[in-house]
Amino acid sequence: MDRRGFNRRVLLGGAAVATSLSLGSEATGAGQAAGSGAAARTAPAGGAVRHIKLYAEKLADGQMGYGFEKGKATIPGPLIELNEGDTLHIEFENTTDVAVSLHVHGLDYEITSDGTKLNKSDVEPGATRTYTWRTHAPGRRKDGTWRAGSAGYWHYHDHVVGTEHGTGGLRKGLYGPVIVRRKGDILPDRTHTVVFNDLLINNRAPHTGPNFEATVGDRVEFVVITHGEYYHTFHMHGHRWADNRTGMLTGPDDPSQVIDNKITGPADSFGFQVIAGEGVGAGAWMYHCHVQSHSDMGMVGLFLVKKADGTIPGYEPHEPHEPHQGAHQH
Ligand SMILES: [Cu+2]
Repeated sequence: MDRRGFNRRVLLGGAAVATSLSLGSEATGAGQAAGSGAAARTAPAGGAVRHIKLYAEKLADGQMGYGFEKGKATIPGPLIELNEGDTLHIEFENTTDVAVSLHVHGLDYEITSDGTKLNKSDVEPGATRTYTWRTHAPGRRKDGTWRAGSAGYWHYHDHVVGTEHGTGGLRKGLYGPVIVRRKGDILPDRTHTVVFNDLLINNRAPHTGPNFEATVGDRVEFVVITHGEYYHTFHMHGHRWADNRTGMLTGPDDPSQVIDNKITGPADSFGFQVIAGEGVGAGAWMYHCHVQSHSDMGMVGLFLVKKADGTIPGYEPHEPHEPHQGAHQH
């Protein structure tokens, strides 16, 4: 079972083929200065109506996950990607022996797709329910004020396992990323999800990653989500991003602050794209929580940026450290 965080993605709006094609063409230009290749691909206009299946499952180690196919649940759950204006119908099947739900942040949904006990929009063991998420582009209201669009780095999670807030489901791994793109947004070569959940990353044992691989020049997107009891600071070595909706500057006059460290609390989410190794080259670049005790307890992983020949200078893969203090198993 793939639990390493290389999420399968559902691509809405026709970007799926372009993604794999781009990976091939990028590889030929690896090692050149970032941005020297073809123009970046961008998100199309939304408006599509899509149907997917999603399963909630118990995993062998007692954790729980969401997956697009039976028997293939992952932690985090699979990336769900939409374009502003898209509607997504999710036929959600609960294969576990407890009630489970699907609750999303940031998108439009009617109360029947809220995914809470309060309004009976959860799903009993063995049952199926269709949740509908809608998205919209920004625009002016009749009263002249500006309405924000749905675009952003969002997330979904259970809201009923353990308590009526889904505290048990979140602890066990029932969470995943959602990206809503605006027409014209730059598309990445690939997307990785990092979830700080209590003192774990993606519910993995401390000091065991997850690690993410790229080749110098790849456009890599990260979605960072936080759950649990603590505040964290997400820090990445050697790479920076803009503290705005896309994580990228729109031009020389974009006033967004450029950062390499961001505080993040429970249920926060943000995302950004970097050009792997831009200006700094290949390497085993750490990312970690910068709350010192948290990183010491194992909230750390590697962004493994390879040269075009596949090597990583100075990096020798090794067995993970034994978890010492603070091992935090749920
Ligand atoms: Cu932390």
